[in-house]
Amino acid sequence: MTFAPLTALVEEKTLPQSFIRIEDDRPKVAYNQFSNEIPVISLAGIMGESESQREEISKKIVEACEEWGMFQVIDHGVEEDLISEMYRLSREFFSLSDDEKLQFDMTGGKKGGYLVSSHLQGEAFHDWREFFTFFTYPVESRDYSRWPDKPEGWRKVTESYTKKMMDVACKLMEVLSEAMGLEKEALAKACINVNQKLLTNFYPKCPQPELALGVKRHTDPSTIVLLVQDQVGGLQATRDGGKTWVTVQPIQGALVVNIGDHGYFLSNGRFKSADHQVAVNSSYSRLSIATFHNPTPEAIVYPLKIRQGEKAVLDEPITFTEMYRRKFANELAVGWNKKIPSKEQQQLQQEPEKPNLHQLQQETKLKRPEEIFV
Ligand SMILES: O=C(O)CCC(=O)C(=O)O
Ligand SMILES: [Fe+2]
Repeated sequence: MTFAPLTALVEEKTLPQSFIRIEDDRPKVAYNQFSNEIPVISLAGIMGESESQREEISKKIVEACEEWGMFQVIDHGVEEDLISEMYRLSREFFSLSDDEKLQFDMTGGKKGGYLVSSHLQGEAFHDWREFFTFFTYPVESRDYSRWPDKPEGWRKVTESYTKKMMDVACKLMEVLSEAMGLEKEALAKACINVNQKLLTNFYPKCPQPELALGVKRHTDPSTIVLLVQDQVGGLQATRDGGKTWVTVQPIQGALVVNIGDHGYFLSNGRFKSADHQVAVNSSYSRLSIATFHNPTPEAIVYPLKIRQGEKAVLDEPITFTEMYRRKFANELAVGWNKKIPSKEQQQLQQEPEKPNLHQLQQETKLKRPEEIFV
């Protein structure tokens, strides 16, 4: 079922029920109460001659990955003009009319396009966001017939932008491989090919932001994710399982780097999978542009190195497809369990219509990651 763009709901005073999160899941910190706890690291010198400088940068990156699985990089070599051009064109896409955006509707397993809320159909709660997403690497995976032909220039700028992001991601993967005491190609080799998916999030102003989330709490499935955000704020991270949260300080031109589940498993849990969510607000709309760097679907997921005295964080080697399937079957189940009302509430209201979880899980099982498309 196609979910309508949020345009009409923005004008309402109250949120439709499906966006209202249970109390525990609502934002605990304001979208603009910024923290400087997430490390900001300059990459100047990462390619340079000075070994001590490279080591120093690498040390900071590793510490951030061990602590948060998240950090910001500056001096990363991607021109600010390219980032702002990408940003401008993405915003223009979201300001197209509902009908124009829905021409790119990707419900029903289409590979790439426009969606509202989430990739997963049948979720218990809805995210307050619109997004579009496309495979960008390997180049053969680009389905240009589904890439928007408007706004003018978007396609060309996207090609340059995603290439630059791929370069930065590969560089960071080299640093992390070496930090694990492995050859610098180790993480890339474990991916077979480093695939990339572009995902642009748009969070309209929200009538009751204290009750909703732009994106629910999650970890990304990827090896590494690079994200550009505007100055509004809303990206939040936790490192204590959701007890306390920090809102990431937006920095003009910086890239937010997230380690995803694949990075977590390959490092045997040494690098955290960034635990994050997005808070929204009623004053400003917000845009973020993420590039997800993933292994090929058949790549085997298993720790590359298990340090002495450690136990493997996975019982057995699995494919990335299987890793994905387990993750999303679990997320759907967790969501629906939250929706089951307490006894008292049950007396007051009817139990919400709950889909057949087994069926949902089977459906998810049939899909390859690119079809689930998260
Ligand atoms: O908008 C953001 O800052 C983060 C979005 C996000 O977490 C995602 O797309 O996976
Ligand atoms: Fe994310």
